[in-house]
Amino acid sequence: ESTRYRLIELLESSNHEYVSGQFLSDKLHISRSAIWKHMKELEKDGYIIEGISRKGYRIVQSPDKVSGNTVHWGLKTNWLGKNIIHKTTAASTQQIAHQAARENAEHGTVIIADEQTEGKGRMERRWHSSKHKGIWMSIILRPSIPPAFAPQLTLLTATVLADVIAEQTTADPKIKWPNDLLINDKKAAGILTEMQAEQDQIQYIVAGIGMNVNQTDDDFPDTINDKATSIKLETGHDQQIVQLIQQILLYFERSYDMFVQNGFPNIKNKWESYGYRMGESIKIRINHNELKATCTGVAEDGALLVQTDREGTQKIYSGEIEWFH
Ligand code: BTX
Repeated sequence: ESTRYRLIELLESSNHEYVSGQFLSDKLHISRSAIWKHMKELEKDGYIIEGISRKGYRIVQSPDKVSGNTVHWGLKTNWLGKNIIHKTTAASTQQIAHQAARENAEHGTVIIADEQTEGKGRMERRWHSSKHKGIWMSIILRPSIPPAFAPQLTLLTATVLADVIAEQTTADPKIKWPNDLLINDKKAAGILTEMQAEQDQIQYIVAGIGMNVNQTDDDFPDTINDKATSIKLETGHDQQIVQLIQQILLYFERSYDMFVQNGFPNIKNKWESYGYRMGESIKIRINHNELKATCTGVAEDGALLVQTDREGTQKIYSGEIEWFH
């Protein structure tokens, strides 16, 4: 298993150029016929490998079949996703994550499912998670920050997803406070952060990520068809799910490490640069009151900052604001 992993690393680091069997055999301290056998195994996992005598081997195509292995191979993180639990079907990856966390799963454990039959949104809402069409993933974190700062991790997660979409696709993502990722005003991803804390200490956090990737219109139920979208619907292109997962994990790790080291300011700036209707004058409805306001940013405690005519800058906490033009 670890040989296989090194083998893929060596092949991938060559950037699709041929790598000689002799070189691989020297590096891995195994015979050239053992190398050949490993190649056959990789092909079973969905890799397309070209082997040419005198030149060597190269990866023509990496698989898009999600498994613990395919996500692990080629994953460039230091600590995130070293432990991956993959299910072809799950009620909810959040549930599996809570259970694993209670059984002491390590910081950075990742749970991924091909489909969820009871995907969870906030406040007991449902998250539609159709098979092989999106990323349904939960990350177990054990941060040493006060529980009051936990909402910052939701904001962090949103910036990670926005960065990945912006850099890997042609779509233009926006983050709608507190936890929606929009593309062209429709919801393409959602985040559910759940925390287990005792007194002043976080025991663990489960950061749930749902991202619509390759759905077409038929894949969404009628009830959400007009407000949900996928990266494919917005860009016209299929995306490789394994690659996207690896990218999300890499960016998440970088962002999280920076957050632990430098605190909130970087996250705040990045969040605001993606913020939905930032600087625009909007009407928001909070508890039946309609206010005219301008969104100006996010606060340390995760609140949305708005500027109102009457009362100056206000912090908004309710997750149930409605946005009007
Ligand atoms: P939310 O409460 O902000 O959004 C839920 C609402 O979004 C639903 O009521 C529905 O209107 C709409 N919706 C449902 N499914 C979709 C979808 N696929 N795309 C767009 N809109 C939809 C957002 O909650 C948080 C979602 C987190 C999901 C992840 S998946 C991995 C992890 N496991 C799990 O059970 N939940 C998280």
